[in-house]
Amino acid sequence: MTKPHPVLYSFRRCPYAMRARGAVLASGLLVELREIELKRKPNEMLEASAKGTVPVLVCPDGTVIDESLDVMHWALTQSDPQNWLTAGDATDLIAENDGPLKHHLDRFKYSDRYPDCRADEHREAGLGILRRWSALIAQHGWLLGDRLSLADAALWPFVRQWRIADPQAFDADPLLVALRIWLNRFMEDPAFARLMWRTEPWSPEDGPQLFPADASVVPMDQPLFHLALEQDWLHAQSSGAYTVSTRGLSLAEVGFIHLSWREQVIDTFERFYADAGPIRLLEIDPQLLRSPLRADSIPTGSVFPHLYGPLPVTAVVDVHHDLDKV
Ligand SMILES: N[C@@H](CCC(=O)N[C@@H](CS)C(=O)NCC(=O)O)C(=O)O
Repeated sequence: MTKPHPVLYSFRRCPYAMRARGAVLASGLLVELREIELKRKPNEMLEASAKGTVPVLVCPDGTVIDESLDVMHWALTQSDPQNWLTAGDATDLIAENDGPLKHHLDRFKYSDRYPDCRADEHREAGLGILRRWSALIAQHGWLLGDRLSLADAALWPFVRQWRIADPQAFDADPLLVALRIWLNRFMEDPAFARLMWRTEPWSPEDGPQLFPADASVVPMDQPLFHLALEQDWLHAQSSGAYTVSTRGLSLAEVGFIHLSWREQVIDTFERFYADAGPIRLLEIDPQLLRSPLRADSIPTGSVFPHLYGPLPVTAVVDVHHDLDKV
């Protein structure tokens, strides 16, 4: 029997739900996605969390997490392959986003709902915050330094919403150049299409819809394989863990370690390792892994298993020198 997945009630365009889905995607977890309509919230969701906001995560043990930041932490404390949580202290920026920026965005974007407010004042106040963030990004590339942090991952859906409300001014503002480049990095990342996958609203009669929709569970009864450069494997044996994603790229750069099933090994070797010098084929027992494993589709449509965390040397049950004998 397959393990039940945590259930995530979500609304595709909601920036809070988007950041929660973004963290699930990055952590390598799989959840059962239940898309909802804000005007017709399912009873099952309201029974889990009476406050009626998305996202709501219901774990198989009944634990309910109904704040987007807590869902992000839930995912990233299980696996944070790109080290978002340790890339700086995101607290103040997230508070500024969820507080003042969201306040101004709502009053500027939905000005008909706030007849007593001056939309232009809220627009200026929000732009003041965005320009400050742009100046931070201009210094090192990301909000908190030279790599993506929880702050970037939690804020970009709201900046996207701001742009949608006022695209001409956003795109023309000379003080938002760095913020525009930063936002485009999220929008052009292949993860964006996976995050924004369209799905019909859930109804209790439906079978489970997994998120990410193009991913699946990795069977635990088949060995997994990874081609490693000899020197990388030697290094892993002395450190205890192997952290190369694929030839020339680290786990932290890519976000997962590329693996193969037996029948995929030769093709992977021919495409990427044929001229690589001495290599080893690591045979891995999936039952000995603790980080999330997920089968993801690659752009060609093929599906490959991926490990979203370091590979402990103790999970490598055989090291082959000769590919033909596997
Ligand atoms: N603090 C909450 C806010 C979530 C939130 O407000 N979500 C909106 C959708 S973007 C919502 O569900 N609103 C309820 C409604 O419109 O009925 C979180 O971070 O999860």
